Order: sequence, then C-alpha cells, then structure tokens
Amino acid sequence: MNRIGIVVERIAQFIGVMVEGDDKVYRGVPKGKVLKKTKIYAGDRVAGKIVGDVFSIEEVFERKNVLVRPPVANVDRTLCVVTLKKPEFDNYLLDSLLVVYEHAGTSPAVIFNKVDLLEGEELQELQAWVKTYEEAGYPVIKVSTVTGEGIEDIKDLVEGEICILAGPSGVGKSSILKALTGAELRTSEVSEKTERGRHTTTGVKLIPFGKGSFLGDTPGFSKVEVLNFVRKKDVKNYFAEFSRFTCRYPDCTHTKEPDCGVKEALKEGKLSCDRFKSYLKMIKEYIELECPQ
Ligand SMILES: Nc1nc2c(ncn2[C@@H]2O[C@H](COP(=O)(O)OP(=O)(O)OP(=O)(O)O)[C@@H](O)[C@H]2O)c(=O)[nH]1
Ligand SMILES: [Mg+2]
Ligand SMILES: [Zn+2]
Repeated sequence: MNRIGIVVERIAQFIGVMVEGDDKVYRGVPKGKVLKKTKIYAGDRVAGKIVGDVFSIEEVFERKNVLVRPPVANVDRTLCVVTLKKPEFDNYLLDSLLVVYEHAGTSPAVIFNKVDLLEGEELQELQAWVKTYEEAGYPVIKVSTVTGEGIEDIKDLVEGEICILAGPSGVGKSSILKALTGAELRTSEVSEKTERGRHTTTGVKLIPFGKGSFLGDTPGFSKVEVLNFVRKKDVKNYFAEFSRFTCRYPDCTHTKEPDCGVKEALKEGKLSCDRFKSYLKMIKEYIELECPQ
C-alpha cells in the first residue's frame, strides 16, 4: 500500500522523507518516472513505499509554489523577521521581502523580534510600526526568544503550514527556530563555513513543530531587488492598503497621475508615508510627496 510523506530534508544528494503516521525520517529514493523527470525539493509531498530504512518515492504531488532561495516547495507562510534594534530596523528591506514572498505565492507575516531590548519611546515606535503593518494587512507578532513572548502566537498562526524564516542577518531567525522547535541546527548537516569563519545554512531542512507545522531556516541577507522578481506595474498590487482608495484611472501607479486617491490619502495621513516611500524606491520613481508631520 502506498504511503504519503513530506520531504523534510534536501541536503546535497540526501532526501529525507517524513511519512504520515510515523515520526521517523526515511532516506528517500526516487523510483521510475520520478527518478527520470522530477526534481525533488524540501516541502514536496510524495507517495511511495517503505522498504526497510528507505522510502521509495513513486510520485511527487503537484506543487503550490517553489521558492528559489532557499529551494523549498509548497511554502504556505514566510515569517519575515526584523528587529527595531540590533540590528537597526530597515523598513525598505522588510517591505521588499513582503512583496517578493507574496509574489512567490506565500502568505507573509511580520515578526518583530528582540522586543525585550526596547524601552520607553522605543516601545512607542514599535507600536507605530506594528500598526503600519497591520493596516497593510499582514499578521504581526511581537517576539522575544529571551522571554518567550510571542512564541505561542507564532505556533497558533501557522498551524498545519510549511513555513520559512526570512530576514536580515542577526535578527534572531535561528533563535526563533530553536524556540519553536527545540532544534539546534547541527552545523555539520546543514551548514558550511564561509571564508569569514561563519556558519551559513546551505542545505534545506524542515523541522516539525506545533500543530502539524514545518519550519525551515534561511541565512540572512541584506538586499532584495524587487524588480528582479516582480514586473514594475505589478508592484502596487502587493501594497494591499492602497486598494482602499479610488483613483481616476483604474491602472493608476500613484505617481504622476491626476486625481489619485492614494496620494490624497497620504496627504491626509490615512496611509503610511514610509510604506509609500518604499513603493517609490522599489519601482524607482521619485516624486514630491506631501506627508503630514
Ligand atoms: N536580546 C535578544 N537577543 C536575541 C533574541 N533573539 C536572538 N538574539 C540574539 O541575536 C543574535 C543573532 O541571533 P541568530 O538567531 O543567530 O540570528 P539569525 O537571524 O539566525 O542570523 P543569521 O543566521 O546570520 O541570518 C544571537 O546572539 C542571539 O542570541 C531576542 O529575542 N532578544
Ligand atoms: Mg541563522
Ligand atoms: Zn492613484
């Protein structure tokens, strides 16, 4: 009888399959037409047979999406991790991640980590950013891996989902992975040393946690060029908050057109100027903006 599984490890030539109703990870071996035709990704849902310690993969089910970096299929959720401090918040980078990962067919969420480091005015600043991203339509969770705040909220949000962590270096992605799953990444398996002596994740490993969820870590990055992924005219579609306002032209880019509801809303303080500035920077348009102080 065929069993169903999910590819949880794809590291060099090794394929690890977790089989439904079984906690063990089997070594996956592609068979027949799968062997000839199909590339196998972490996140793939597969069918096949258990033969001793091996899972022979006879079928790979259709994918919902495939991310390139990291190479993972069927990603439901991208947890975009950022911090206000250590490292300092780069809202343009976050906005770029949100556009690219939504375009890739995943649902992004915003995780503000290291909230234990904030006090006084910094907490007010955090609250303002939380409001901005909630108004943009994203789930937002405040987290500290030091105090444990927010960890259960992440588990509730991503029940049953395949998730990956994304965000700049040093924001605490691996620490969140550890807090959620208990797993410390064994560097020998999923990392290699760079010239600077740092360990960087190379292979992909999805770790089960919470209520039927899986989580993959990624190395941090500092720059995302949205126009390498998304057509310029489509970028505005990934700023869901713009669609609350009506413009004279239905295909308005909210730049030089007359009677633009979005620019009107910015002037009246009904839309975040920070988000709009990110939008302009992404599409490389520069116009005079009227923003209330
Ligand atoms: N104060 C505080 N420090 C944290 C928190 N989470 C992680 N850190 C620290 O931040 C540093 C970076 O954490 P990592 O988990 O390695 O960050 P990362 O995002 O995986 O970094 P890269 O793998 O380089 O992309 C470590 O020294 C952690 O101990 C937190 O909630 N609060
Ligand atoms: Mg890390
Ligand atoms: Zn407009």
